[in-house]
Amino acid sequence: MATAAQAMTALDRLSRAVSAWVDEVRQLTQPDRIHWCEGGEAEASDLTAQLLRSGELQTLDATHFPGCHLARSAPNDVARVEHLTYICTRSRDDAGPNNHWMEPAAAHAKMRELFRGCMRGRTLYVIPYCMGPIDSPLSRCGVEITDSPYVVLNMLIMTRAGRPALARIAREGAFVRGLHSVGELDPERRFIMHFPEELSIESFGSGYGGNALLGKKCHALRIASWQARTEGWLAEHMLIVGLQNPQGETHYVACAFPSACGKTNLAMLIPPQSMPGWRVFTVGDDIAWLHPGSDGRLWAINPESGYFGVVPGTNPQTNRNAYEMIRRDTLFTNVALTADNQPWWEGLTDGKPVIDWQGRPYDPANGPAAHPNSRFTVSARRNPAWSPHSEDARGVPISALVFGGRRREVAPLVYEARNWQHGVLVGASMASETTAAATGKVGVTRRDPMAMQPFCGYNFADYWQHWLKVGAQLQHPPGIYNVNWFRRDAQGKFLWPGYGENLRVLEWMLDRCAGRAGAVESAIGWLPRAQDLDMSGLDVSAGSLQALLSVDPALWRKEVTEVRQYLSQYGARLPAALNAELDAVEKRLGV
Ligand code: SAT
Ligand code: MN
Repeated sequence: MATAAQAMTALDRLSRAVSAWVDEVRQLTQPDRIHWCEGGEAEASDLTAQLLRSGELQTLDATHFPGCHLARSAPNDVARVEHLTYICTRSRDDAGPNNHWMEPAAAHAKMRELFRGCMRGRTLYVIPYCMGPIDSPLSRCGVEITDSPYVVLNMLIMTRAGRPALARIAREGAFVRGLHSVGELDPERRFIMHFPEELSIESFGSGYGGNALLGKKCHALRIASWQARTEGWLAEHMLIVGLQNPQGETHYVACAFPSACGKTNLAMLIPPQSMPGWRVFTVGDDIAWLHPGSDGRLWAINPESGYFGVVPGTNPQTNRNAYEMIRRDTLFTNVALTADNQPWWEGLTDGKPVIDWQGRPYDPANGPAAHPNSRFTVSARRNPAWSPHSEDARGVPISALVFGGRRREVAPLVYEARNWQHGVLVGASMASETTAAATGKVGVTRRDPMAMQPFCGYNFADYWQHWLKVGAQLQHPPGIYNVNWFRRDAQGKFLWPGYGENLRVLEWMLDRCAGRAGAVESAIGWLPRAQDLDMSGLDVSAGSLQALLSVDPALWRKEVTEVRQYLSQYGARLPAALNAELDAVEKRLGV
């Protein structure tokens, strides 16, 4: 009885905190109706029915894709817009050279004018959500207000949304405020603003993915990275995967790759037939919150409960788990259609597109049938490799952290950092060729430290300092590795088969962590020798393997110069330890 009464009081208190904010937003945006999301199946089916009636969703072939729907975004609203994404801190230096910055009062004023009256004729949805297992002390909550029912549907899949989240917010009294409106979907009137000091987000003019599902990149990375620094943990753009070896031991690895570089594939990897006895369990495919545990190890939770993954390229060969997973109860965005109303995308070997992602008759002259950044939204529990430990309140212990990017040359298949401090330099030096996940030119190499360039909510220099501090606290820090699945030969052909075969590289790392695998020291860290990798049943020539495991001193000297130049923009705030590590690499490379 007492508990129920206490809960009521807490809920009342919360209602006041959240209601006051909702009321403020109501006055500004002037919606016709307000809907408080409760979560649960019935709410999702009501919303789906509503979107089907309005034509914003369409049902896909129920025989082959039961419970699946297609949404099409505006053709100019198909990816994150980094040039319109801002961190609004009182001091510009706190946002750092890695972010676009706007003074908070100016940003609020600008957004207020955009939001004014923008929900007339629309429904305002209030979505209370929890990032992370609902009962985990490591989880954090937020409330998103949006006028897009498509966003609500996605948030119901991607987060633990509804009543239980509201009850937790009531208990804690704190939540991240996210205000979103699709506005007129006008790229000229589109801004994604973050106010880390106020724990709030304001997003206007886009209905797409990371711009609009505010729990994801906006909260779980940009705002959470700030919260994490204050509270002593790390919010990272990393997948979390459990690897069980044939002896039955499971080790967890967290890996940071830029958007659309195969995080979802690695998180759901299928062991190759030549590696019998291995099993893979997915904890997360995009974001990891890492906490130093009382046992001196690093522990991770996945704040999300679903996947918002890239569709093109998914097929039974590249990722059978994902292929199976998205055959039911999946929301597709911007894929093409076959004549019998099945979703279609580039990389599928059967079926053929007749309608493209914009709803036009398919004509190859218009480009790909599915948008290269078309996405699936699906509950994590639909993944055949889903790990039940995804719900563990304390998270899973991390044995290795892996950085990686898409690079034609320079970076070898894998190398191991000498220690945590060197590992922070390895992460800070990451670079990758750009992909379709963000608006802009594809295939240009850019620096993307820790894969967080678009997502770190504060100055990178302070962020690296924070990494160093967290590492210094760990009695048993995970090993730190760098991988590159995308190395090519002179003809532009990939040298490494990738996908399931990446397990061979992960096996080497885990064996290193357990002190069982050999390696050779190089100027940039420890590399496996050819005999240290399990290559049984794999068709990679000795020459290719040698190329994959080589460090070209001339290219690396150039790389060090570029990294030094990149880091120099952080000036006096850059931790001295990073420069010292870079000097040491340069010295080892010789002249
Ligand atoms: O930012 S999104 O959530 O749209 C996808 C991504 O870039 O990883
Ligand atoms: Mn991502």
